[in-house]
Amino acid sequence: PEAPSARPGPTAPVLPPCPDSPPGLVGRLLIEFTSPMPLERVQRENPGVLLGGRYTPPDCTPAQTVAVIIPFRHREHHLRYWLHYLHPILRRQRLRYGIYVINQHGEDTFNRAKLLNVGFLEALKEDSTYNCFIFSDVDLVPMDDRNLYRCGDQPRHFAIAMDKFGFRLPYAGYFGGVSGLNKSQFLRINGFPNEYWGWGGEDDDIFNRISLAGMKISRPDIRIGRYRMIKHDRDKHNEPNPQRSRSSPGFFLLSPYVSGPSAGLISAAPARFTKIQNTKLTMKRDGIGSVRYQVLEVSRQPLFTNITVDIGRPP
Ligand code: UD2
Ligand code: MN
Repeated sequence: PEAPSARPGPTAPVLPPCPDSPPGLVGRLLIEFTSPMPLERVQRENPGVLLGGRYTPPDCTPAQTVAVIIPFRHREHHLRYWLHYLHPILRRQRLRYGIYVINQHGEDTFNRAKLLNVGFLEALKEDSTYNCFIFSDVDLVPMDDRNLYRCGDQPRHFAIAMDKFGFRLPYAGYFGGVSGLNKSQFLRINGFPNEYWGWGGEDDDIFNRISLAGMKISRPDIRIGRYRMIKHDRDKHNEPNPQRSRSSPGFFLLSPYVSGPSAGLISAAPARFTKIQNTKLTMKRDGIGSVRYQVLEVSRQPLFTNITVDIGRPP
């Protein structure tokens, strides 16, 4: 046997950059949520995924490292479907990625956007090379693998044609469901708001932040950005936030009342006091720079990293 040599060993082969259009994509996918989905099966079917839900393509070097951040509480059966469908899709897309489930501890009011801020910071603590952040609801599965989970030169909105909205964009400023920002785009808007407790409004605040920062949303083709949402009732402790701008999607408008610098921003009728009208003021003080939380547990599961966090409660 050869003695360990002091010479530098054979260097790892230099892999070519991953192609812009991955060759192994299949296009439109059949997505259904009827057959039960045991986690053991999902694990068995994804042997290439490393502990914590990490993956690196074996045959090429990706340009980005993608952290997928999922806001979460009590949706285990949704997560199993999500992992079942998404791991193979992300693999075919030749992404280097990690999956982070940000689990809100306790039973106080849910706060989606704050959990997403936590995910951004905690993913970077795990791996400082993450430079693209995809924020996804746990119940949304893309119906087409050509919807590439990557970041571009503008913030990206992926979930544009959902079954629950008749496969149409519900309104021009809609930014809910699945979205992606690279690190500098995210920091440029001071991350997401921490002060939206309960259901709704936070996605519109994020849209406003992006517009106010002078960026434009990029979206896939409407035939490709199709999604299925697993049917569900409204969760406990995620009641509609009274300060959100809408009572229903139909209530929204790209406000025709506003002219000048805030034209085109999403807001409710002018007479009504809502948080959403104040994004311009609040985004400076409320965001990634001011988020306070306590990590209770980081646990690396075979298909994802679970981070349980105490994010406090509404004032
Ligand atoms: C819509 C948007 C969503 C967000 C929300 C308002 C779509 C497809 N999505 O979702 O992006 O803007 O409105 O806040 O239109 N969650 C839990 N446990 C809970 C509550 C929420 O895990 O107890 C997570 C989970 O990832 C869920 C997400 O938060 O998918 C959004 O909550 P939802 O699915 O109840 O709200 P929905 O479908 O109206
Ligand atoms: Mn949902």
